[in-house]
Amino acid sequence: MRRTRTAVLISGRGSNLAALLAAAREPGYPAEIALVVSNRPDAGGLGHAAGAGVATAIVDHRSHAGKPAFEAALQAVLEAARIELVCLAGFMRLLSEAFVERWRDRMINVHPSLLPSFRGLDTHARAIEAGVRIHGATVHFVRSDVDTGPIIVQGAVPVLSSDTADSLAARVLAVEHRIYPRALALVATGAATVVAEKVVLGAEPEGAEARCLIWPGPA
Ligand code: 4DW
Ligand code: GAR
Repeated sequence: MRRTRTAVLISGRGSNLAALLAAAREPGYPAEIALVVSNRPDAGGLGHAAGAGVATAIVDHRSHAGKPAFEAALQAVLEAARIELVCLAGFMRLLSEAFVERWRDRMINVHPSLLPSFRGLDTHARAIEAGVRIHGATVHFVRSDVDTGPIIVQGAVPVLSSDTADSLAARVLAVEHRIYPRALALVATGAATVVAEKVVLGAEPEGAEARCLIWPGPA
């Protein structure tokens, strides 16, 4: 089986990267994590890559004079590794429209809310403040307008009256770790494609289960 050469871009702790690396170790998983790129030299997630024997690259935004130079360096490491798909996993630098368009429908992101609700930062505190009963996470194709692209998979969790932003974040993060490998597999196999800015699932072996997870759901 040919596995899609995938890069994971991180800025921090890399728990979603760890979930993707674990999934990619399973026989039959359709993507290979061929490269991990961090814009921060001290990102904790680099340790997960090293532990899995995956190549890493650091493209530090602070050592490039401006976004075009930073993105040219990023593009160069992706091309050198013959990357076909990009996963943003806690990657916190805003990418230009030109870069996003170059990777159109080949770059995906995980966001800690049920989009289109709670775009942006501090999603868990804002969900509690809004009083929503259901919160969650979304994996979506990246568009230059942040947190807007076509939705691939979502996972939902209850909001408990005892929740703090931290306790809710932990419950959502566990769901991120389950939906991100699933979404990457759907994209890597070509089962999930974008038609008229919505994701359609062609061969849908798992039915609705493939695109929607309700916590804690089936294992
Ligand atoms: C995201 C969106 C915006 C910022 C950080 C993260 C989510 C995923 C993502 C990363 N880069 C992206 C996306 C996206 O969805 N769409 C595009 N690029 N075009 C963000 O605004 N970050 C700011 C702060 C960075 C920092 O403090 O390190 C920034 O100005 O880059
Ligand atoms: C995750 O919760 C992810 O959803 C969020 O950053 C965290 C990264 O954690 N991403 C965003 O907020 C993007 N706007 P990780 O480094 O442990 O995967």
